[in-house]
Amino acid sequence: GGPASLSRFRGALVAAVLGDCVGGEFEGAEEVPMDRVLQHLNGLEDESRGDGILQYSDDTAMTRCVVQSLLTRAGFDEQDMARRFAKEYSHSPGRGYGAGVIQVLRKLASPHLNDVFQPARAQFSGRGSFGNGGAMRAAPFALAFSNPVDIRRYSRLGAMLTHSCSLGYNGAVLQALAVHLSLQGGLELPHRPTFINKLISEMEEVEGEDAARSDSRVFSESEFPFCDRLHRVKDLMERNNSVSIEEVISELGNGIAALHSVPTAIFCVLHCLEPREGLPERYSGLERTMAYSLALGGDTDTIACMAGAIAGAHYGIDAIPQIWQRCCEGAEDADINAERLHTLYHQAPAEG
Ligand code: F2R
Ligand code: MG
Ligand code: MG
Repeated sequence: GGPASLSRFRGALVAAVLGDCVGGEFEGAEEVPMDRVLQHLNGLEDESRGDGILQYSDDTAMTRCVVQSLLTRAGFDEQDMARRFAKEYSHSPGRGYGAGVIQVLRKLASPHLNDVFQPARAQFSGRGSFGNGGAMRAAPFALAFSNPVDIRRYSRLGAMLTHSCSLGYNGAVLQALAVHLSLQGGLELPHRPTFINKLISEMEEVEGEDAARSDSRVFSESEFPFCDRLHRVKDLMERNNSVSIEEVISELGNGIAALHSVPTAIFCVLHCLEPREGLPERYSGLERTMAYSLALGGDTDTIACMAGAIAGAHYGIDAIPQIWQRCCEGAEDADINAERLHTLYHQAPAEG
């Protein structure tokens, strides 16, 4: 489909769920040989497999809250979103949440809380979380708002409900912008060479803010940490087929910090736009993206979830094997919600 088509919305939301469900198998693993990844993915195609449905984790649980809140309120409402996070956690606390964010989610459940951003600010001795929990749930902001200014503003605020450190919430902004560009056709051949440059120039503005400069100093990062990583993505892309998985991990990371996972997810998508050695020729670009994200090891559910959202917005729903969709908890709901978001998006005032 063309820019912002329904197929792209469905692809983005469904592939994000799939990345989470399929990637859960390897989360935390240091080394994941590609053979094991392919075995895992091939297993999904075996109708008689006895593993049942793959469960989604916190990534999808929180994304579903974001989606429901944006749809119900027809826009961003921090009180409503915070309430949904807290309620979801109290109903299903065993979805593999980050060790720190649990405290925020418990505090958000308090009926006496006036400032819903306060619990996040208290995390890690007041420095806030730099985890990727804001970024893993950021895709719906790009599916609800068409204007990049709104996407930046609301993906940041949505992340700040749990992640007050700019190294956390700016990861969410980057992820939402990447989904936005992909949705607009930014990964189609004529626009592909400028995709990463557009993200860098957006992030130069985002990271130029005082809070970001100050957090970078506190954590001894460079002045523009996300921009630096995006430049590394660009360098790795220019080396094309000669990049090893070990180099990707050492240059970009595969960890639980937003800085060590959002640029990595973007790299996975860009790298897998073309057929790659070691990946089955019969695979679509979306299947390649999933397999490659898993083979990096580390925070596989989250990297595959974020890469899935960006790739799904490019390839659309038809690139996702139906058998994969049937294996994953929440894939059907994501498909239905994508259609609702598509309607909301096209009702929103045009970019001005
Ligand atoms: N938590 C996990 N995986 C761990 C294993 C789960 C296992 N399956 C189980 O069930 O037990 N995955 C999920 O967490 C990630 C998102 O985390 P989020 O929401 O950002 O959480 P948090 O707690 O805010 O941050 C994560 C960790 O990062 C470190 N950290 C963050 N900010 C820090 C700071 N300012 N100073 C020091 N450390 C900081 C802490 O270790 C946090 O616990 C996703 O992968 C999701 O899938
Ligand atoms: Mg998870
Ligand atoms: Mg994870």
